[in-house]
Amino acid sequence: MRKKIAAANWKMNLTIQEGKELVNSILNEIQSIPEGKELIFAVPFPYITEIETQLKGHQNTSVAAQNISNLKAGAYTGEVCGFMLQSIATKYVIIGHSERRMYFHETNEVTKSKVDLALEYKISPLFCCGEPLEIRESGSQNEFVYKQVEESLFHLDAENIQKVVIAYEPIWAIGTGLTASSEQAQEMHAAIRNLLSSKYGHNVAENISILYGGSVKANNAAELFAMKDVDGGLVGGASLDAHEFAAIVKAL
Ligand code: G2H
Repeated sequence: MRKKIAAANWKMNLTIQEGKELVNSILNEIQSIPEGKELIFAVPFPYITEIETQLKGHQNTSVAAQNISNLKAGAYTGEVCGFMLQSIATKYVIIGHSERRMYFHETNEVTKSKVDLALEYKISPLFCCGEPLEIRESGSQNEFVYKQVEESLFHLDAENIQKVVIAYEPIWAIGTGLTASSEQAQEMHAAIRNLLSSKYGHNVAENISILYGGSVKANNAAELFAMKDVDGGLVGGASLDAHEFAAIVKAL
C-alpha cells in the first residue's frame, strides 16, 4: 500500500528559531501521525540536523533537503552532495522543483543525475514535475509531464522507481493562489500512474505515491486528497502557518 504524505516545503523562508517554533506548534496540534501516513519537512540545508533532532520520537515524521548537487564530490564551492546528506541521515530530497528548473536552469538531464545520486546515497527523491500555463492552455500538458518523468526516471529499475515519490505541481498553480481543481489533479495523477504502469506494471505503479503541489490550503486539501490517485500534498506557502498546515496534515 502506498503512503499518504504531507510535505512542507519551506523554500527560502524562516530562521532556525522560527522553524523550530513552527514545527513545535504543528506537532502539538496534530499529536501523532498514523502508520501508512508520513509528515515531511523540507527545510533549508543548515536546519536539517536540528529539525531531525526535534522530530525524534515522533513516529512517521521525517526531514527532506530541498536540493542535492548533480555532482558527486570535489572542488565545487557551495554545492551540497549526496554523501553529505546521507551523513546527516536525510531521508528525502526534493528534485526538479519548478523554481529550480526556472531560476537555476535545471534540465531533465540534470534532474536525472540528481535522482541517481540521491538513490546511490539511500535518499528518496521527491521528484517534481508539472507544466507551465501556456502548455496547459495548448492542451499538451500530459506530453510535457510524461517527458519530464520519462527522461529523469525511466532509466530506473522497478526496485528503485518505488523509492521515488512524485509530486505533480502545475507551475500555473504555484504560489499564485490558483489551484488545479481536484478533477484536474486527479486526471493528471491518473495519467502519471498509467504511464508508470505501462513501463513498470500495475503493481509497481500502485506502490508509488503521487503528491499534488500548488497552492494547497486548509480549505482545498480534503477535496484534493480525497481523489483516488492523489496521495497527499507538497505544500509551500501554507506550510509556514502552523494552524493552516496542521489542518492540511489532518486532511490526509
Ligand atoms: C509548490 C508549492 C510547494 P505553494 O511550489 O512546493 O508551493 O504551496 O506555495 O504553491
